[in-house]
Amino acid sequence: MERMELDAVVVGAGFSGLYMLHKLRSQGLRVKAFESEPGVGGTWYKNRYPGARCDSESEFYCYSFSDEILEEWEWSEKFPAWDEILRYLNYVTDKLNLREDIILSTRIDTARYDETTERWTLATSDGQTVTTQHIVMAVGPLSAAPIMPNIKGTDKFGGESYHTGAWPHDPVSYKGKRIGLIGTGSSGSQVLPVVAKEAKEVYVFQRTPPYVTPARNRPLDPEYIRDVKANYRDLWDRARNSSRGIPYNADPRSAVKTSKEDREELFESLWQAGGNQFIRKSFHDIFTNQDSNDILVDFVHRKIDELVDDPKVAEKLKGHDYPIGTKRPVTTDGYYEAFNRDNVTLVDVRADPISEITEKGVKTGTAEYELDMLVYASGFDSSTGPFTRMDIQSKDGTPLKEVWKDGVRTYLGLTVPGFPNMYMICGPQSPAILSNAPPCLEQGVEWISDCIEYMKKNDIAALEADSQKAVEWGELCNELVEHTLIPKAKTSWFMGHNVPGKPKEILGYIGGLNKFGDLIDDVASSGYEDFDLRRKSGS
Ligand code: N01
Repeated sequence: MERMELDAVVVGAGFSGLYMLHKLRSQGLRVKAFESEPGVGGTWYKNRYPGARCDSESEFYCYSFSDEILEEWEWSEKFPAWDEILRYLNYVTDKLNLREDIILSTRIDTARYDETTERWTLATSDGQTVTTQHIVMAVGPLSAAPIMPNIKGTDKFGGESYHTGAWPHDPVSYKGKRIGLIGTGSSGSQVLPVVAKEAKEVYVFQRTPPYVTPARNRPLDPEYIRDVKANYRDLWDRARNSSRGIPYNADPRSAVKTSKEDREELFESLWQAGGNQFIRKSFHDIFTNQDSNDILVDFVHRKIDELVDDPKVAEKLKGHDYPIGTKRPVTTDGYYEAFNRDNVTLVDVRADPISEITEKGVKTGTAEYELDMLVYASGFDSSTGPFTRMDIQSKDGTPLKEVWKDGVRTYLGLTVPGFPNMYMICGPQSPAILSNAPPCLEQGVEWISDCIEYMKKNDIAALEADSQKAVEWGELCNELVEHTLIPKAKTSWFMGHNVPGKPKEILGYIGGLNKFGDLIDDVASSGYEDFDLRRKSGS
């Protein structure tokens, strides 16, 4: 059995893992990244379903740490598609010469900590043993933990079936097929308009109607690209100093105190501009005031009436039981319009629940839909799932899954008490759930690399989060969300509602990326005084 001695291990070679590997290697550490898939890219390696694209504008969906990369890379569309993002991440991997330190097709299966040596011992899926001082979890908040819907018989279906989060690499044909789509979140809403163009029939099994805003994706013209490149530093300063990692500022007026004409003008201009700014640049109180939120919902409902020909179908497509923006916003092109096609049928499974999946298709209380293909766009065991699926044990041998059984506990979403020298990028209780990913992960990577550098310079063998500080951090995360309408959404992954038995709590820090940056900088400037720092023996 091979044995490898390292200073740091990075788990995952997606957006976070690649930058983390680059940073730690530049600091002179012996470091390797382990990636379970045969290629780099993380989320974008796996989520290659039809229509998959990002909903952050491309100029903000990239690394900002390298002027050379910003200058060299050119995005082709406003919202980049999965394959373009994957090309970008491969380009960065080669540009930074990262491939030689990435071990592909190899999962970290177990992680054990030895307090006498203050080192982790890891076992990999191919039988290697790795010892390391530091372990950085760059597993992402979603894609490592896709979940199937909680429906009887998913293993019985005789046709093709696919989960959007684990889409096959070989081409999938929809032509002439009868397709069932289960799930209408960000993934399902992107799948529908693409698949409907080729399929014989598409049955959309909708439980909770999403509020879908048009993305208005378009190719980027050379003038726009030139302008962005000329202003990159300013754009990125604004993105990093914004609350959501993208410089959209909410309108400072209150929706309820603004005249109907002015409200309509703002909503219409945001609807026409497209993308998530419809919600993010709207009135600041739509997240905190139900009446303000209702006004925005009413606008979306009127748009659905305009876009969908059949009034009965339009009615079923309207979200009624949760405030807009309290589930992850959905933005894509052609979603509502797809329901005007003769080959698309909306099945309201709230009114007529799915009883089981059979060999032939989907059975509801009143009908059976015969299908050739089932697409599960049923989401992920978010934030905690990618961690609890691994067998990681604390210094006293308690599995992380057990530690988080009644609720997640972290300090700053970056560390966990009892797990010294283990760090998380975009982990639970970090700002990841509401942020544009790249600035959020860059912030995490940079804090972790500074922390590891500090430990090296000061002969510190172990850094461990304080339990009381972690309790206070959890309380702060939960308190922040109580001032918003987010808890009113009862089927959201933001609060663990989508996984049976998962504690119902906010899975992120929603106080803003900018505020979070200040908080973690203060912790670093204090010499990490909130942590238990253990020196190397003899120093
Ligand atoms: O998953 P989801 P997703 N019967 O959890 C339904 C990111 N992302 O993959 O709402 C029937 O949002 C479930 O119904 P309900 C982004 O962060 C980003 O779409 O629970 N339906 C829901 O409709 C996003 O939020 C992008 O009632 C069942 C759907 O499955 C996150 O990934 C693109 C069911 C799950 O929706 C996850 O998005 C894609 C059942 N038994 C993803 N069980 C972009 O950047 C579940 N559902 C554009």
